[in-house]
Amino acid sequence: MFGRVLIANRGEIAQRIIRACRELGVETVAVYSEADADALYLRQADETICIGPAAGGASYLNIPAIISAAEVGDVEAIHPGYGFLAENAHFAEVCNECRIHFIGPDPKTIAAVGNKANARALAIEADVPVVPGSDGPVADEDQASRVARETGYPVIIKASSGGGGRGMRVAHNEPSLINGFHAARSEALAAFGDDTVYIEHFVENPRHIEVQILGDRDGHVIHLGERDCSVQRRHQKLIEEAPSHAINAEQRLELGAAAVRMARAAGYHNAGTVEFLLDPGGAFYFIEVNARIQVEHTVTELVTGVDLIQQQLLLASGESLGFAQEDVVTRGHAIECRINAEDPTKNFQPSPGLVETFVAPGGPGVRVDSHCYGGYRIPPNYDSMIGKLLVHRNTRPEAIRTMLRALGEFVIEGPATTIPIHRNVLAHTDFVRATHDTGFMERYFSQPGSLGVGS
Ligand code: MV4
Repeated sequence: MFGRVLIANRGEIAQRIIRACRELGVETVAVYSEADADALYLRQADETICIGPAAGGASYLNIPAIISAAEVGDVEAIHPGYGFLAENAHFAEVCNECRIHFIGPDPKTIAAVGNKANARALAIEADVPVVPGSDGPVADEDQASRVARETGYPVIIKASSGGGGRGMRVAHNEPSLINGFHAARSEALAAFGDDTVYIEHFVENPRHIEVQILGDRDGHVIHLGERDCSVQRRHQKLIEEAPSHAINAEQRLELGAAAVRMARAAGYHNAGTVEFLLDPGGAFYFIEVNARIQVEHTVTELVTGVDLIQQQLLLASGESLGFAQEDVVTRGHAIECRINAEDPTKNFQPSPGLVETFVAPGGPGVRVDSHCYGGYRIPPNYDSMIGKLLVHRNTRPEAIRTMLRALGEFVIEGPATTIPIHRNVLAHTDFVRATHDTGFMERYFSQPGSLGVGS
C-alpha cells in the first residue's frame, strides 16, 4: 500500500478520501485553492499545500500546480476524486510519466471510454445491448438522415466527447434532425473542441440505472450491483438509491453481467460505473462508462458493506481483488439525497455564503458525508453540493421514512438548500411506488417558485 497520497480535489470527496486513507494507515496531502483556506478537509489531512487562486482552472484543474504539490509533498499516488481532473486521460498520463500512481483506470481506458462513440463500438463488440443507432460517428447531413430513417424517429444526436447532457439534440422528424445535427456539432466543438457526433434512437421516459464495477490487474472484474439515479434535474442527480426497484432478479443478473463484459472490453482497472437506460418495457441499453468514483458510490457502500475508496487505493497500489463476485451480497435499501446550497423556489439558483448553523442528523441508519460546519462560508466558485445525506434500512419504505425523519432533523441556517424539495419528492406517489423515470422532476417540480405540484 502507498505510504502517502495527494488528493487533487476539495469538499466532501476530499474528506471522504482522507477517511479511507487514515483507516489504511496512508498519510494524506490535501491541496486547496485560496477560496478553500478554511475548509474542514484541510484540518483532517496530514499536510496541506495551496495550489493557486479560487478559479478551478488556476487550482484544481491546474496540472503543473498539482504535480508540483505532489513532488513537494513527496507522495506515491494521486487520488483525483470526481469532477476536475478525474477523467482527464492526459493528466493520468502525466502522473505516470512523473512516476506517480494515478488512482483510477489507465490513461488508455479513460480515453477509450471518454469517447462515447468509441465506447458504443466497444459495447457492441462485447455483446452489450446498445440503443439502435449509427455504427460510429455520423459525418454529414445525408448520413444523419439515412441513419435516423433506419433507426426510426425520435432520435438523439450525441457528441462523442460529450457528457452531462451537453452537445445533445433530440429530433422527431427530418427537418429537426438537420437542425439538431448542426446544433449538436457546433455546441460540441465549442464545449469539447471536437465536433464528432453519433445518433441513437431516443428512448422515451427511461430510467437511469448504473452498475458499479471493480477491476484489478490480474484479470478479475466484478460488479457491486446497480444504483437507480432516475431523480435528476437538468442532468444533475438529486436522489440515488440501491438497489433499483424497477428491475427484477433476472434483469439484475443480466445487467451485472453486461457491465462486467463492458469493463473487460475496455481493459478497465480500478473502480468505474457502467450506465444504462431502462426503457418502460424493461429492456436495458448501455449508454456510457464513467471512469471515476462517483458522488453516489456511497449507496453501493451501504448495501454491499464495501469501502469503495479503500478498494480504489488497494487496486491502484497493485493488489488483486480480495473477494469474488459470489462474495458480494447486498443487504437492505440505501437512499442518498444530495444537499445542495441552491434555492429550489428560485429555479435552483446557487445560494453560497455563510452557513450560520449546521446541525447534521444522526441516529439509526443515517450517514452524513459533508464538509460543512457552522461558521463555514460556501465559496461561490465551485459546485453547490454541500453534503450527502444517506440512509440504510432493511426495506425501501423504511428507508424513505428514515430519510424523511433525517431531513426533518437537518438544520442548515444561512444558505437556501435542496432539503425542502427532497421532502416533497420522497412524499410523491410516483417516487413512493418507484414508478418514476428521468422525466419525473421536469413533470412535477419545474414550476418556477414552487416546490412541486401535489402528489
Ligand atoms: C439518451 C436518452 C434517450 N435515448 N439516449 C442524458 C445524458 C447522457 N448521459 C445520456 N442521456 C440520455 N441519453 C437515448 N438513446 C435520454 C438521456 C437523458 C437522460 C438519461 C439519464 C438520466 C437523465 C436523462 C435526462 C434527459 C435525457
